[in-house]
Formats: sequence, structure tokens, C-alpha cells
Amino acid sequence: MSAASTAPTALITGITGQDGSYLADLLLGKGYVVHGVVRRTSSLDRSRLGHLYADPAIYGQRLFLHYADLDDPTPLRRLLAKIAPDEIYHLAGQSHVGLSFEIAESTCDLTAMGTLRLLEMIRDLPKPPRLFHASSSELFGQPAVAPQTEATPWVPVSPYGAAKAFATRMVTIYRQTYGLHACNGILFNHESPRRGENFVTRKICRAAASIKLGLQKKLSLGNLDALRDWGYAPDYVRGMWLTLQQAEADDYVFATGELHSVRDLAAQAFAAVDLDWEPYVEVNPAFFRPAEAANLVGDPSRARQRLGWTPSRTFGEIIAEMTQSEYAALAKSA
Ligand code: NAP
Ligand code: F7E
Repeated sequence: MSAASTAPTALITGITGQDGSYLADLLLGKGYVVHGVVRRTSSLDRSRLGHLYADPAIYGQRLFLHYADLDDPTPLRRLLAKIAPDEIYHLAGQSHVGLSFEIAESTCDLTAMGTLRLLEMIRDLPKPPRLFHASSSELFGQPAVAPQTEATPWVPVSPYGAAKAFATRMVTIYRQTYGLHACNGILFNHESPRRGENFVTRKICRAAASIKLGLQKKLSLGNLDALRDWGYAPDYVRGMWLTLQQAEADDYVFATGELHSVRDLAAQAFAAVDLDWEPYVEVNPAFFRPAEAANLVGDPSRARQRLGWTPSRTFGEIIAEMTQSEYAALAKSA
């Protein structure tokens, strides 16, 4: 029997995203065979997976991509029957909170109903795989207590948060009712050089580097007083894997426990390229949200105690790495 046929098999939905790409790196490094779900797009540019495509020992050998969409159950059902994964990491979704106010129906269809459809498919399998669901601190919305734990009541304030609340509850219901090994990771914000360009960390780090290089003059932002608990994405995908290695399925908060403002973030990013942020930043009401989550800071004690999970990077280190990465990329292409 070949090594590949005895290796554990994982399926990742959302493999082309920030977290999916880091998770693929992690699982391949642990010897898994990794299958990823991709949707049909007009461009084949899947840049976060470029290093894996380029490796002939990986792509087509231990990494396989399959077309499917979360609103089209038949291809997914067939895929699950064919590859019989040991573990599923369900990360696909419309992940932008601000945009969820503009495209509320599709956000909810994909995030809420897409998760339920997947649970229904898993429930019917002869040997149901373990399932990790990427839930979010947006569940908590405007919580009365801080920091938040797995037991804190949910008060979502965005369509995205409400859709994640539905999906998270369904995962728990299917665990309790059908005995599935299905877990929620309640993920607070996590960032990296692979973060999408319209999230505030990447937007600010990219602008700081661009302004330093003389390629951009100003940066327009929304609420500078907004506070978030920002961690490092590779730590959070390690948490996903650890979650599924436990004998008992359960839910875990992954967070740093530290709050920083968008203002702090701008100061750190501009300082990384020896600039003062204030002359370059302007506030644009277009980037304010109809409703803003507040007071979101997580208590990861359960993950620390049971999984041995701790964050590896400070906020300052993450922002410095992201800004330097943008500077190097922009300087190369300038
Ligand atoms: P991301 O970079 O936006 O990636 C989202 C992934 O979902 C991409 O691979 C995307 O494919 C895929 N996708 C979107 N719509 C799809 C569809 N209709 N069918 C199939 N795939 C689809 O998000 P991320 O930061 O990696 O986050 C991963 C998950 O964790 C998301 O569910 C997000 O909501 C959740 N989460 C993230 C954070 C965070 O701070 N990053 C915090 C809490 C929870 P394309 O590449 O084709 O767009
Ligand atoms: O906003 C404020 C904005 O879009 C962070 C997703 O991964 O984490 C992420 O959602 C804060 C908010 O992330 C701009 O109002 C100010 O208070 O980077 P963001 P998010 O909304 O926290 C959660 C946990 C997820 O689950 C999501 O998938 O920054 N802000 N000015 C701005 N935000 C953006 N995007 N752009 C601005 O110009």
C-alpha cells in the first residue's frame, strides 16, 4: 500500500482563501492528502495556492482541487462519496461583514444554508467525517460582557453575524442530535500577508507601503475608533486542526484577548515604514457600517487548557510583517 493511501484525507471548502491556503500548507506538512473545493471563476489566478501548484510533488499527487459550489449540493455530495474524507474543514463563505449589508441574501444563503446543506450531506454518509466549522466573533455583536467565551450569549448585529449564528447553532444541533463529530471554532479577527485587500489590516498596511514608495498620497478609512482582537492567521488554522484531533467534539474560542483600535493599527503600520500616519489618513463616511459590532475581545482559555493553543505573534509583529510584505511586493512591481 502506498504512503498516500494510508495518509489521512481532508477536504477544505474555501481553500483559495486566506485561511484555506494556510490550512492546506499545514495539513500537507503533516502528511495529509488534501482535497479543496473551488468555485468556477472567470480567472484561474489562485495566487494564495501558487507555491503549491508549482510543486510537482504536491499538486496532483497530494493536493487535488474540485469544482463545486455551496449552493449546488449534487457535486459536493458526489465528491464526499468519492473521496470519503476523514476530516472536513468548512471555511467557504462571503467573509466581509460590511459587504454583508449590501448582499445580505447571498451572504445568508452561502454561510447559513450552505453550512446546513453540508451537515445534511455528512449526516447521510456511512462513515461521517469530522467537521470543523469556521464560526466568528461576529456572533457576539454587541455583547454585554467582555471578554467573550464559548458560553457568552450571542447578539449579532450584521447579516454576516446572523448567518454565522444560524450555522453555528446548526453544527451544535447536528452534534447533539445525530452524534456527528462537528465543532465550531469561534474565530476572532486573524490577519496575515494573505489577507483579502478590503479588510482593514491589509488595506492599511498596503497603503502605508504604497505611500512610502510614493505610489499613493492618501488613505481613506471608516471608523478609526473601532476596536478589534487581531491575531495571526497561521495560529488560527493550527487551532482548527487541533480542534479536530480531540476525542470529544466541542466548540472553542480562538482569540488573543487583546484589543486595539483602527487608529493604533494605522500608527503601527506607518511606523513600520518610518512614517507618521496622521497626515495621510482621511475619514470617509462611506466606510462606516450601518451597524458596528463592539466590545469584541475573546477569552481563549478553553483552547489553551485543552488544546495547548496559544498565539505565537504580537499585534505589532503581525502588522510589521504585513507592511514589510506589501513594501517588498510593491517595490518589486514598481
Ligand atoms: P476569505 O479569504 O474571504 O476566503 C473565503 C473562501 O470562501 C474563498 O476560498 C472563497 O473562494 C470561498 N467561497 C466564497 N464563496 C463561495 C462559494 N459560493 N462556493 C464555494 N466557495 C466559496 O476568508 P478567510 O479569512 O480565509 O476566512 C475563512 C472562513 O473563516 C470564512 O468562513 C470566514 O467567514 C471565517 N472567519 C474568518 C475570520 C478572519 O478574521 N479571517 C474570522 C472569523 C471567521 P474565492 O477565492 O473563489 O473567492
Ligand atoms: O473591519 C473598521 C470596521 O473589515 C475591522 C472578517 O474576517 O473579522 C473580520 O470582520 C474593523 C471594523 O473586519 C475601515 O468598521 C474602519 O470595525 O477588517 P474588517 P471585520 O468586520 O471585523 C470577523 C471576526 C469575521 O468573521 C469576518 O469574516 O475596521 N474599519 N475603516 C474598516 N474596515 C474596512 N474593511 N475598511 C475600512 O476602510
